[in-house]
Amino acid sequence: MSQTATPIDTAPSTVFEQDVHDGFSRSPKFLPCKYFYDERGSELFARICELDAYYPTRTELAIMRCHAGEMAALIGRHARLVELGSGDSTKTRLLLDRVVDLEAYVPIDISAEYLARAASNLRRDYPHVPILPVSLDYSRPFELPRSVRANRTVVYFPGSTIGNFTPAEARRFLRIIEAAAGPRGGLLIGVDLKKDPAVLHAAYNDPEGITAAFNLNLLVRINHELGGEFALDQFRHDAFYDTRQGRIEMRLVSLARQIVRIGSSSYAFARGEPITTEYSYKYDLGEFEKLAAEAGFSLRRSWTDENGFFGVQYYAVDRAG
Ligand code: AVI
Repeated sequence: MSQTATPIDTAPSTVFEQDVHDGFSRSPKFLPCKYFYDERGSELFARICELDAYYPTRTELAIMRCHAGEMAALIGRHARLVELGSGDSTKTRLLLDRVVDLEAYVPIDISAEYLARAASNLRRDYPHVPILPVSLDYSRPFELPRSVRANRTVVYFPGSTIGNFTPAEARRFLRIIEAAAGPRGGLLIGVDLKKDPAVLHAAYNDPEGITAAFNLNLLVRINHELGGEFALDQFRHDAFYDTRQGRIEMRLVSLARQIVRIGSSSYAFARGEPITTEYSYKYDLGEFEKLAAEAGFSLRRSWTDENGFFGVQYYAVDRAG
């Protein structure tokens, strides 16, 4: 089975191109899941969140609705609330409605356009809260703007996006958050939990085919943005729960032996050869607490739903100063 990547001539000119080339040069082939989220991918993800089978979004929201008051009390007065990722404003608003004397709300997202839109809506509805959007790739070490004096910084990381990192990456990333939150800081985080594999399988293999379209959109992007020549009907969506690793693995599987050109490069795929496109790790509450402790956080409070499908946890930064 040939899994070689064959760059024919020019060096990759964009980060996306470079990442595709690097991912296709590995065995098994790999594409980073952050590339799911162009405009179409974000729309498809929003549709996934509405699916009956995809329980995480509505379950997390239900937990937030029940316990936002307690969460706000833990965030405390005169805090700065920093949200990582293109926050679902429904969840964020549950906090903004309840936190007392918030010094600032700092949404962080890679998409400046998305942020500008979200910030202007929030400014209208929360005129008393300074809304200070920051556009950056938060998966790399970052510093928060110093413009706001606050008692403490609390980072909000909802959506179980932490599950899309491997545990080693998650530990590293939690350390970045710990450094950004600083002494007396906190972390409010949503974590998807281990459960019956049948429930997980259904959540990532919806009969409507929205998750499949979301997955295949990676190839659409490569075709549009990098001059790729993927025939979409020559790849199929695949998602399965690996019990040993405790993760959903999403892949695109080649239906034929084929060579696909992308710009001036070409890549060989064997029949049945997968491209790994996403891991979605599921944790036990205790397991995640241990991971967070290794990054310098101690658990203050944990909430879950009646099925134990999803957890929201509040952590404090361990060190004093
Ligand atoms: C964004 N992330 C938490 C989702 C997940 O469940 O891992 C992405 C997703 N992939 C397929 N469906 C949803």
